[in-house]
Amino acid sequence: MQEKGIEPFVSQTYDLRAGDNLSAEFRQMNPFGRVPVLELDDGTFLAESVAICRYLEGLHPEPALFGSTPLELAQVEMWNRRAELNFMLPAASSFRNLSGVFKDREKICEEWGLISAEVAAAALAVFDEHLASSTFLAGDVFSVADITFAIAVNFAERVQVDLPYDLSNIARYRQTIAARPSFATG
Ligand SMILES: N[C@@H](CCC(=O)N[C@@H](CS)C(=O)NCC(=O)O)C(=O)O
Repeated sequence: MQEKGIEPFVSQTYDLRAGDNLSAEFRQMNPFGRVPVLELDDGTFLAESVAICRYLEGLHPEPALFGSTPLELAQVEMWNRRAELNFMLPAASSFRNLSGVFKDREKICEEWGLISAEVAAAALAVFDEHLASSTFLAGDVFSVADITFAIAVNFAERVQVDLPYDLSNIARYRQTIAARPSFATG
């Protein structure tokens, strides 16, 4: 929203560790009991981060964060899916299985947490190699793929997933992203 200059919105905070998101009331908004959820003025609920971003892109096309040409659209989609499936999911899985923070709502397996960190670390090395010749994930233009990836890396570091955060291209990329006002204040 900040990248697109969308006016402030009313936000509501849920305590995930306390399980606020597991209530029947919350599941009316998202049956999978996950944040974020965007409630529209007509009472429609949208969940899934990228679905919410696509909706905002449709309403506020500029600056384009999903690409403009058919090739850009495909490249942003490709890198966003790579960021979600190859990095974010194993990093989150490592956190969830090693920290036990959500053991009140799911089975956890320490070995799976360790394996997931290895999978995320291997993916991070591939992203590092790609970023040696690309300013952002999908080329020279910042996109939703960078939002997905940079936030996932920041989150993984904050919750102490054991990853090689000092890879040189990843470090340069994170500095570039951190300088954006949306990341500085977001
Ligand atoms: N694919 C979903 C993932 C949502 C998700 O996993 N949210 C986490 C927090 S970032 C959550 O709600 N966790 C609470 C729980 O697992 O109970 C998206 O992109 O919005």
